[in-house]
Amino acid sequence: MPVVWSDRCRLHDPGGEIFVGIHTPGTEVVARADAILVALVEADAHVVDAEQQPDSALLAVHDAALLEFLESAWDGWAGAGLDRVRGQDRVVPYVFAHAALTSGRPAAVPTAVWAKTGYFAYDTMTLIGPGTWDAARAAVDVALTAVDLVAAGAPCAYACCRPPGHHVCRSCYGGSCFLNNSAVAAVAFAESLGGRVAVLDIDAHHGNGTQEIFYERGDVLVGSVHVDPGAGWFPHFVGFADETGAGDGDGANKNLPLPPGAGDELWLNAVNDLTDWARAGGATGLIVPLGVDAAVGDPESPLRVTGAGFRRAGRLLGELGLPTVLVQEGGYDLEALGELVREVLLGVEEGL
Ligand code: SP5
Ligand code: ZN
Repeated sequence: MPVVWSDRCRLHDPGGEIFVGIHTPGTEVVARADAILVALVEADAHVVDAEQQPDSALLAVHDAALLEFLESAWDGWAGAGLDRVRGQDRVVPYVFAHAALTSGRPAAVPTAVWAKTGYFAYDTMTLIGPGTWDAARAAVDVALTAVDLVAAGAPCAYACCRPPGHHVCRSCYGGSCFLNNSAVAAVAFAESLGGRVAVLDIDAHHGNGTQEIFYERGDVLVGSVHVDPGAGWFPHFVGFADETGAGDGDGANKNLPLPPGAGDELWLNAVNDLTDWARAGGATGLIVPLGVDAAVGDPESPLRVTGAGFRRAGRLLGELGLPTVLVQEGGYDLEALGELVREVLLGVEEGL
């Protein structure tokens, strides 16, 4: 299948992440993309350069204020001298717009540059540097180009993008993500197909941003298998089984949280439940937010899925027989990452 890529995805260098107040090396690094590309090129993948895509696609899933903040955040930070005078070379939050702080009334964006970040960011781990916006924007171009290829007749396509996206909501960002590549792709795909699209997220973490964006929409089914946030795992506040959608989206959201330590059997049963659910829901296209961090050995999750498990998951997804776009999300074991992605893609091709 075609592998879509943009060199601009290299421009985001978070330089680590702040976890429990401590600056740590971080795992969402440029080398992730290289690990994947090397493994796919070794397997004779056809790599396609992303085409520039219109900003209108972004506004279909994100609030304009979030986009304006992300685009100008680095210049604002450096313009206020926070890198030179305070010695902080990445944009970080300091106070947060907690809903309980304003008695339920909407908060306003703070005037102080150092306070603005906390209006839009929900964690301290997701650092913005000089190239972050260009890379995040390129990741969207990659995902939308993959949609274009499938809309033009390819049975499936893989968007090899970073930074990842599935933790970004309509108006707030976090979880190493800035723009929700999978959600932007889902809206474009639904428009081009003119029918219901299923988003089946197999990243080890709950796709909370995608869930929030589509929570009240019935035309995009959102399913996710992930480590149980109630067992102490990111995103902590969401991803529980009783979150099933609301309004027009009632019944169009499905969460399958798994206990830490779950391996191939439990995980593949859940993937199978998600594909059955998408089939029963009449999906006409499939978006797969493809994280491979559920792998045994991944530093960011306690799930224990094997390479063979990822191959089998790919086959289950392919057997839906739908036009399919896979969008890269997490996966942080640099040694295993490329091979795991390759297994999923081979599985999809076998299943289709
Ligand atoms: C896209 C994606 O997979 N985002 C996942 C972000 C989850 N990050 C949670 C980080 C929690 C603290 N990490 C400490 C790492 C110790 N090895
Ligand atoms: Zn993840």
